[in-house]
Amino acid sequence: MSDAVPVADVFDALAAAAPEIRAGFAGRAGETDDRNATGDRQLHADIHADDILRARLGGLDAVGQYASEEAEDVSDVGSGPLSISVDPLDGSSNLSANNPTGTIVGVYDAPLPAAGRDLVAAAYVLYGPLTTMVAATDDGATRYAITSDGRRDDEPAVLPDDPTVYGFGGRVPDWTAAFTDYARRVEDELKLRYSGAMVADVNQVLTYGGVFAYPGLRDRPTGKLRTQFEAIPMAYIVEAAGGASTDGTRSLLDVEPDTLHERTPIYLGNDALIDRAERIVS
Ligand code: AFP
Repeated sequence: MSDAVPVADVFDALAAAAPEIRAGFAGRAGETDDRNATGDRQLHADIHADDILRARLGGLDAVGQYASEEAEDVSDVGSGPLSISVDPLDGSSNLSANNPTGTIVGVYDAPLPAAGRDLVAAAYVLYGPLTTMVAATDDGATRYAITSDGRRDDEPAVLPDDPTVYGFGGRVPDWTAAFTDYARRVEDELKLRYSGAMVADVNQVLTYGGVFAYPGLRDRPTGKLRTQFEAIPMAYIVEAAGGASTDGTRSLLDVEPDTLHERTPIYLGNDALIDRAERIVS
């Protein structure tokens, strides 16, 4: 499916939600008493963003299922053919320091949990100094400016050939020996840029070329990031922009999650850097 009507509706609804989500940041950086399905403490801003997206995306005629990183289970929201996965506010802990956050959306033509190969579209919104969106279909990736009037100023999002930046998550003492070896080689060639919000860090890679990784750690081999909500949609966007992805051994689009909230190591970026990761860390 290309950017046909139902997928365009999802992108439009996300673009309409973004200013409302951003307007809700003020006063919502604090923690609630609740934790999400993966045990993270939820912020008021996480809940607020999820409420907005559940209403706007879950309310579309084309959508049958809605699943959020903030909720335990998939919700049946209608009879449409599309399923939506949402990380409502990725990097929300950055709000306290007034650093960037994002929203990640996957659109599948299969029930959730679903594989990357079931994606028909994906998009992320970056709440940086400006609000921008990168939306991808099988036809490629497009970058938009987001205003109160929706998405505009579209231009192709294409990963530059010459890599410049890298960002690796996790504490260095928690990295495996193989990943440390990979990181040392990348550090010799590229410049460190790491914000702590995956959307912002991947957006830098898409802008300048390079590699983003959150590897498996010594005491947590699957790493931190969620397969369905973060890894698969962002891999789809990076691959649509001309880049590559891996979990260490195969494209993240070939991963078939068994459960909604499982985690995976993740590497996204230029082909050569992803190939090298597979050679060194697998
Ligand atoms: P929060 O949503 O808790 O702020 O976590 C953000 C995130 O899931 C992802 O956006 C980052 O890439 C990653 O965690 C950062 O984790 P580290 O702080 O361990 O580097």
